[in-house]
Amino acid sequence: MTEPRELLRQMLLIRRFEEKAAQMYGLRKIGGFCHLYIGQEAVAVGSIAALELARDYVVTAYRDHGHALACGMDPKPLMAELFGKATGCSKGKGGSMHFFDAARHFLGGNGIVGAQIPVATGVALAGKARGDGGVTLCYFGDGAIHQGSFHESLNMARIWNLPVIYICENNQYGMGTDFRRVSSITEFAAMGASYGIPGRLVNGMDALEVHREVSAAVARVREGSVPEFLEIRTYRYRGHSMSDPAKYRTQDELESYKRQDPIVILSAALKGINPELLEAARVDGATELQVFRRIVLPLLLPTIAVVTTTIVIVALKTFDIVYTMTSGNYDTDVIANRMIRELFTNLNPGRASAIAVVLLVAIIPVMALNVRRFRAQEALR
Ligand SMILES: Cc1ncc(C[n+]2csc(CCOP(=O)(O)OP(=O)(O)O)c2C)c(N)n1
Ligand SMILES: [Mg+2]
Repeated sequence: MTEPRELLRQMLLIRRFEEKAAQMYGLRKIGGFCHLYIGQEAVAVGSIAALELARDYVVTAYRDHGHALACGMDPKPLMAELFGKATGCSKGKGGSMHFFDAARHFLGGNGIVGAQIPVATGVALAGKARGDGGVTLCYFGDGAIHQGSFHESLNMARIWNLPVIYICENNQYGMGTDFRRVSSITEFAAMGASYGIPGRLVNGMDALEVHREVSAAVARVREGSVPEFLEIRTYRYRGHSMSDPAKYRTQDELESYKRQDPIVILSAALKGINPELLEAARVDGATELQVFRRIVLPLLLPTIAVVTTTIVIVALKTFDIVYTMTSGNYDTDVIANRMIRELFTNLNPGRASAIAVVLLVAIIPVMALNVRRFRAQEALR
C-alpha cells in the first residue's frame, strides 16, 4: 500500500498544476479545450497508486491531467503540451485532452466520449496474451456509461475474461446534465451484473478508500483474470471545461462537496485533526478578515483585557500616591521613588508569581484551542 503522505503529495501536485493551467488559460497562453480535474484528484491518485506500472496500464478520457501526473509523468512536458509546444508530451499536437506516455504505460487521453473503453479492452487482451499478470485500468465518465462502446466492451471482456477494471468516475454531470436525469438506474455499480461482472460503489472523495478498494480489485483481477467494475462517486468543482460557468447546479451543492475536499480531509487526518474541529474552523472562502476574526481575535482579546486591567490598577495607584504627596510637598523625584516602592511592596514575589500562574492557567486553554484551530485552518487553505 502506498503511504498516505505520498497520496497527498500527488493530489496537491495535480491541484496546483491545474490551478496554474486555469490561470494560463485565462491569459490565453493555452488554446483549445481544457477540462479540469479539480475535486476528483482522489480517484486517479488513490487508484493508480494501486498499480505496478511496469506491467499495468492506464487508459482514460479527455479529463486526463490527474491520471497523467499520478502515472508519474513530469509536469513540465505536460504544461508544454498545454502550451502547444514541441517539447510537450505529444509534441504539442494533442493538447489537454491527449496526454500520452507509452513508456509509463499511460495510453491517453481520448476526446471521444466512450472511445477509450474498447481501446482499454484491447490493451487488456494484449496483457492477457503476454501473460505477465498485468491489469488495465479503464476510466470513463457517467456520460459515457450509456454509450454502446461501454456495453460491447464489458460483454467481450467477460467472454474473454480479460484483466481489466472499468472505473466509472461519476462526477455526477455529463457537461451540464445531472446523471440522474439521463439514467434509468442511479447505482451504476449494478450495471456490470448483466454481463456477469461484479461492481462496487466507492467514495471518490476519500483517497484512502479509493486506494483500498482498487488495490483489492487489482489483486482479485491479477489472481482470477476476471474483469471488475467500480463506480467511484466524485465531484468536479469547476465547469465541464474552461468555457462552462456551471450555472446548472447550486452553490450549496458545490460547497457541500468542497467540505469533503479529498486534500483537506487527508491532510487533516495526517495531522491528527478530527473532522468536527475541521468543520468548526472552516472559514467559507477563507478571507483574511475571517481568519483574523476567528483565530487572531480570540487570542488578542484576553491579552488586551489583562493589559487594560494592569494599566487601570497602576493609574489608580499613581493617582492615589500623587494625591497623597501633592497634598503635602510636591517633588517628582520623591513621587517616583515612592511609586516604585509602593509597587514593589504591594507586588511581592509570592503575589506576583500567583498572579502569573493564574494568568497562565487562564490563557493556556485559549492558546491550545487556537493553536488547534489554526492548524485546522491551515489544513483548509
Ligand atoms: C461521442 C461523443 N459524443 C459527444 C461528445 C461531446 N462531449 C464531450 S464531453 C461530454 C460529456 C461527457 O461527460 P462524462 O462522460 O460524464 O465525463 P466528464 O466530462 O464528466 O468527465 C460530451 C457529451 C463527445 N466528445 N464525443
Ligand atoms: Mg461526468
